[in-house]
Amino acid sequence: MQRIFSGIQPSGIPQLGNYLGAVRNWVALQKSHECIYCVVDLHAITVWQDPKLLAQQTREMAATLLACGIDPKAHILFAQSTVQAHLRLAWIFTCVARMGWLNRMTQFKDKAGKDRENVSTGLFVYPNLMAADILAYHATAVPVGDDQKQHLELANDIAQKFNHDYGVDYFPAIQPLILGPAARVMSLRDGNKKMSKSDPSEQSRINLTDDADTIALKIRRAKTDPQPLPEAVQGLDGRPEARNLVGIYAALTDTDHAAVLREFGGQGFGAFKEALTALVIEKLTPIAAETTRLLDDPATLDGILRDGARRAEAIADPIVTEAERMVGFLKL
Ligand code: AQP
Repeated sequence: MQRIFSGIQPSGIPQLGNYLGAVRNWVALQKSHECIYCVVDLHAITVWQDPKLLAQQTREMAATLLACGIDPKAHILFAQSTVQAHLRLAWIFTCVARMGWLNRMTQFKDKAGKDRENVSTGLFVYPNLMAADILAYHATAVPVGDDQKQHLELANDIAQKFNHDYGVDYFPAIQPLILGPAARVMSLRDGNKKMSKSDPSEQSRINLTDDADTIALKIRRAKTDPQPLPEAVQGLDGRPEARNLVGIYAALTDTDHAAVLREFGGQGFGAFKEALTALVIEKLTPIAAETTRLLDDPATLDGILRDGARRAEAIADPIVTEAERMVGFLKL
């Protein structure tokens, strides 16, 4: 069975984009793969995280993943900072990766913006840690969205250079697992910007823990344009907000834009937004309720994460120890 690894940052409350673009696929992959899922708190601190909130956000993310259907017994769920192997391999990879490779990463350019002198060095070397996350388990596939493909290519470059430099055939190639039409959910306030947990505007996203009234209000206020919905998909060109809402409806009903437009084309946004609201509430309310239930019992939740970390360490530690031997570190 192919082993996959994937991570999600506890940088806020998980939002609908995380669910449709990632977590929902993680749940489905459990049927066919050996899955290692990780709440990547080491990645989260590449941008400032309030220490009073980070531990709670890590628990909230873990609880949400469980509520969405991640099975921590058949698979592995843990918090990244609790397994040392990630950091040990990340340092080796930081010495293997070349500055030029990292300089080309578009996500760094996007996240750093114009203020390059003031972002953390962690944000720059983030892809080295991501490569270590995956390769510490010899995972060979990673479910990713479009935005992460460049980081995976870099992980493969690092693995190849390690193998070449140390004259070994140790780290395997990683394949991106792109599942179905890439669901890229955009901000409810700006159809050209992706929905993000750290967007300062609360109205820009639907959190997986939002209650029904909040969901209804956010969808009612979602930016649209004055035209009715088009009859055909081409009619969505140049209408990013309309495309986004139709896309969310399609993803939640497992159809596509064309099918949604067959049902709602020609209608105004009023009726469509009502239908969308009912659908989002139907899908998210059970997740929110289960998340709350899990968070009410932090001892059990921590126990699940502790058990996940122990099983993750048992896989990663020997793999990374062997890599350290290849590098020439003294093993006493
Ligand atoms: N809007 C989105 N549409 C589709 N997929 C998305 N993902 C995130 N936003 C969308 C996918 O969620 C997975 C986990 O993401 P992450 O939390 O590790 O980092 P991110 O992509 O940076 O997510 P956010 O919500 O935008 O977090 P912040 O605000 O902290 O940067 C990834 O597979 C990602 O593709």
